[in-house]
Amino acid sequence: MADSRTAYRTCPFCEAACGLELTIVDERVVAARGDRDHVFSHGFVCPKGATFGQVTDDPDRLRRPLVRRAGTHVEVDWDEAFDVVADGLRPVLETHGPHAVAIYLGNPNVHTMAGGLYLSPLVKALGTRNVFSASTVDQMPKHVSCGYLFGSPLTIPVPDLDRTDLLLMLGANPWESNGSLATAADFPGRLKAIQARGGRFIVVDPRRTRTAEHADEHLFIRPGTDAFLLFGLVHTLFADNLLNPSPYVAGVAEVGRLAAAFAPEVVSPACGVPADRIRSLAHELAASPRAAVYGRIGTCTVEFGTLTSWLIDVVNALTGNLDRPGGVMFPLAPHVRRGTGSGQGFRVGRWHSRVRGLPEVKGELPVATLADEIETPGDEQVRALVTVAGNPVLSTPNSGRLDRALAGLSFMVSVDPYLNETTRHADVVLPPPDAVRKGHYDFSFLALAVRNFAAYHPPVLPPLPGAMDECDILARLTTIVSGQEVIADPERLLAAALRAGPYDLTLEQLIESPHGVDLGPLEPRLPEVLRTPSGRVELCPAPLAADVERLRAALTREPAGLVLIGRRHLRSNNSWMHNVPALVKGRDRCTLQLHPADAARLDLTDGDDAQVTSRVGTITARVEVTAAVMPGVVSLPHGWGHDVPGTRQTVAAAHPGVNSNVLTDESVIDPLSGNSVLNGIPVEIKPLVRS
Ligand SMILES: Nc1nc2c(c(=O)[nH]1)N[C@H]1C(S)=C(S)[C@@H](COP(=O)(O)OP(=O)(O)OC[C@H]3O[C@@H](n4cnc5c(=O)[nH]c(N)nc54)[C@H](O)[C@@H]3O)O[C@H]1N2
Ligand SMILES: Nc1nc2c(c(=O)[nH]1)N[C@H]1C(S)=C(S)[C@@H](COP(=O)(O)OP(=O)(O)OC[C@H]3O[C@@H](n4cnc5c(=O)[nH]c(N)nc54)[C@H](O)[C@@H]3O)O[C@H]1N2
Ligand code: SF4
Ligand SMILES: [Mo]
Repeated sequence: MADSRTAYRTCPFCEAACGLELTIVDERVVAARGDRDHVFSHGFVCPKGATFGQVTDDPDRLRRPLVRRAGTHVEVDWDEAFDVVADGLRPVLETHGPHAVAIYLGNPNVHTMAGGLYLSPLVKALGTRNVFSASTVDQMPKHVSCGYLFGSPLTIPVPDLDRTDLLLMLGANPWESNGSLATAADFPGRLKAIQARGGRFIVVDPRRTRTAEHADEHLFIRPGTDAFLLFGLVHTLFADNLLNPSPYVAGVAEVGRLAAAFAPEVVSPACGVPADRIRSLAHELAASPRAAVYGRIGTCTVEFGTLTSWLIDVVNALTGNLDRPGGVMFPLAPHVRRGTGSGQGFRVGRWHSRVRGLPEVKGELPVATLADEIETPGDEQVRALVTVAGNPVLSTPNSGRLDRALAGLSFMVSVDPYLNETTRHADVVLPPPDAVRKGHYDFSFLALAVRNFAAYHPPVLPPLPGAMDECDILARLTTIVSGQEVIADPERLLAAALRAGPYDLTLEQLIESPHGVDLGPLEPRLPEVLRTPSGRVELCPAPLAADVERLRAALTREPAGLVLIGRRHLRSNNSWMHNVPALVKGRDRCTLQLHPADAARLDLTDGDDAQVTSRVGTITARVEVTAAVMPGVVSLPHGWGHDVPGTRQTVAAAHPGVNSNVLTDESVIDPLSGNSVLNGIPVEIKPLVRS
């Protein structure tokens, strides 16, 4: 009998932060299941977490650095790889200055300690204005609206799922995604518990999702129009005297003046939700002692993303549900210091992008303009790129253009475990170890959890021979760029952060608590949590108020014909887990969903191939006719399109799908946040005529 042992660690794949119980045989993970004793996830696991061992053992995972020689990537040792990086980056920096090197940071950085601790020193050492990340294809509008409301872009309230009686959920599908900007292991179970205690949840979505199927009510909405619905609610709260804001909230009357133009009868034709239902919903939210409004991707990756994100919290604040149990509340993470109740506030635009003049937000520029910066000649043209844990060739708008732009760079280095659609363009690929060989602490998600808790796990297995920890990789890159030696010691930094934090917790205690430490339900934090100069919640910040006119003008706009929205599936994780056989087996999921009425009009039937064309690109997709999408709306998942040459993901290449971001348009962004518009893309569809 081989030596078998059990080890525990947090799942690093999505924001739910579930505890995993791993079975280790011969230094390999042979099984992963939910940790029943975990203080937060209580044994919950999804199909992705259950494949933890397959992900770590994937034979296509890179275990040594790659350098491109004569067009092919060959394995080299670390010193040689870093020499090539130094020879590639330094001449660009010396000749063209810091802005000629751009950096793109992808989603898994929020799931690694390296990302939490060693990216900001690297970005600082680069000194470039050209910092890009997955945030501007995701949640930047929420950072901006919260930045203005509460004074810090990281002060984001989460729905108090375990105590609410009425949850209004817009543009979120936690039955597939397991939640986002609200860390809640077993999100679906927590939603069912609302119903079991006599409460309700309502879903607003252009598609009848699995979450919508479980909901007490599903309201279809035209993509991109949630701000109208929300303003209709706000209008009603004022018109019908339903206001109950806390004394910490300033600017209520100003919001009322802005809402005057958005009566339910006025917004209803634009968003498709009946005026009577908008009005009654406002009354229900106001009457419930514990109600919360929560929005996610479908409210951020749209034209009015920041206004929509803002209006969600406006409704919460006006109904008295901001910072009260069962409403939306501010988590208190173990590594975060308590505030003083006021601060310098939030601002954007400390610099602007060279080509389109777009403002900096939270230290970065919109990824929608990365290709502009690479392609447009000039003094500070981007000539070199660093990517860390990102696959922008599949995940960002007009990715066909970005793919071509990356091919024209003079140097590119990627920190990534795979040779994929993006990293195939890199001159050097530096692979981090798999998750079982990394320590884990959730700097991002403990600050978004619907119940306060703490967990830290040291590496479960020792490093493989010849491997380099991801913290050390980033530190070494920083050393190359800055010329000053940086040594990584993540545990020391974490221990210091815990000591300075609000709980009496030590790193040793967390190491001795593999199932996590429960720190209790969320507690009210106003005004301590605020960083606004006034020390109040600024409900009507000037930059947001100024954008309302753009929204008002859109009220009377002719609706586009067919519009495209995205879709997530429980067994996908953005673009990078399609190389796990258990997660891609079965029916092709990368289908174009189309309503029966539209299908009939376009002469398409189930299983046909259709040609889909937007302003920027054309793809061919397999049609799936379904009344789950509303008429006029088509849906295609993102993260597919693995059939490009030069990659090493054998399983993914055999299940390629198509890249939906060939269709999304980099020229359209939410102006306040720079976030890409990935939902509500006008498209034309016709049957594919094979020649
Ligand atoms: N049309 C459309 N596009 C979208 C979205 C959408 O809804 N619709 N969603 C957007 C959202 S929310 C996001 S977050 C982005 C994601 O955008 P990206 O972050 O650019 O893309 P991912 O697919 O998450 O790619 C992650 C990369 O990290 C690598 N990786 C995995 N684990 C590690 C690790 O531990 N260390 C390192 N260094 N690398 C690792 C993977 O191999 C992969 O290359 O996509 C966005 N794109
Ligand atoms: N299985 C799985 N889990 C994941 C991920 C994954 O790729 N796969 N990705 C992770 C990441 S990085 C993130 S950011 C989260 C995202 O978490 P969620 O936001 O919950 O993810 P989605 O499933 O994309 O849900 C967005 C919903 O918005 C709807 N929608 C589109 N446009 C609109 C609109 O204009 N208005 C409204 N009201 N709804 C609209 C879509 O139909 C969809 O149902 O998921 C995370 N978890
Ligand atoms: S829900 Fe997310 S954190 Fe939990 S097991 Fe699945 S992928 Fe991992
Ligand atoms: Mo995301």
